[in-house]
Amino acid sequence: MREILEAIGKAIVEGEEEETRRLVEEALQGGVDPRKILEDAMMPAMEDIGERFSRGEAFIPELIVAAEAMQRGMEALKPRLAEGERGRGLVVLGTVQGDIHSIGKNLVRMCLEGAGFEVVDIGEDVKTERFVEAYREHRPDILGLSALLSSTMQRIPEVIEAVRAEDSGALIMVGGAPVTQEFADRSGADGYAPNAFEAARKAKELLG
Ligand code: B12
Repeated sequence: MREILEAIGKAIVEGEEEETRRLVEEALQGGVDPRKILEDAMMPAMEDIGERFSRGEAFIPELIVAAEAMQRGMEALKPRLAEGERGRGLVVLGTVQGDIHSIGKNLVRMCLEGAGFEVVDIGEDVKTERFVEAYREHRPDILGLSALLSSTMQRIPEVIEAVRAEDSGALIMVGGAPVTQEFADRSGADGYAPNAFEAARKAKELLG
């Protein structure tokens, strides 16, 4: 099993989209737990490419192709993560303004769907007013905000304040690599989770 997980990580880092998808399917067929594929192969690969980028050893084009390979692998995982019960509640999910990172949000969506939530994904680079509009339109049980940059995470308290002006009882969950429990608390969020699996657990907990 270690070989195939390593091969998946390598395919992502090298941006091999088709190979990533094929290997993820092969691992699933071989009985490897989808959560293990995500946590032990796919996520570490994204961290690896991120660290190389920080050290100046990888550049934006490499980040983009790795992200595309990651997304392709996620397509193969989706049916397995999304199977299960339905009707737990509605979540509106988006990445804040100025931030185009989508992978983490998409994974949170898949895990929430897998846990039985209906998810309206309003995309990336979502303006604060658009969050308020989407809240008004869908009246979700939970609003989820994602931010991957230390600059854009500053939008989180702004969105929370604007949405609470619309509905003081709105339940809001936040996450993304730079976001911490402490930041979430300071921003007035109801919930924080460090990864997609915990996000689904937290959402269930928030709705009792
Ligand atoms: C892929 C990537 C990109 C891709 C994104 C493609 C895409 N479609 O998403 C591209 C190339 C576009 C990109 C661009 C940039 N990036 Co970038 N990127 C990354 C990288 C390598 C991986 C991110 C990722 O997908 N991780 C994998 C997923 C699974 O993890 P995740 O996103 O953290 O999500 C999990 C949790 O955080 C949580 N979660 C996420 N959202 C939510 C929401 C809720 C409600 C909850 C509960 C939980 C939750 O659950 C998720 C799943 O488990 C990271 C490095 C890293 N280590 O994070 C840098 C990184 C985030 N990027 C960085 C930077 C600087 C940039 C750029 C500014 C680069 C530039 N000079 O142009 C631009 C900014 C573009 C913009 N305006 O948004 C920095 C951010 C530094 C900082 N702290 O601000 C990082 C950390 C790289 C680095 N080490 O310097 N990037």
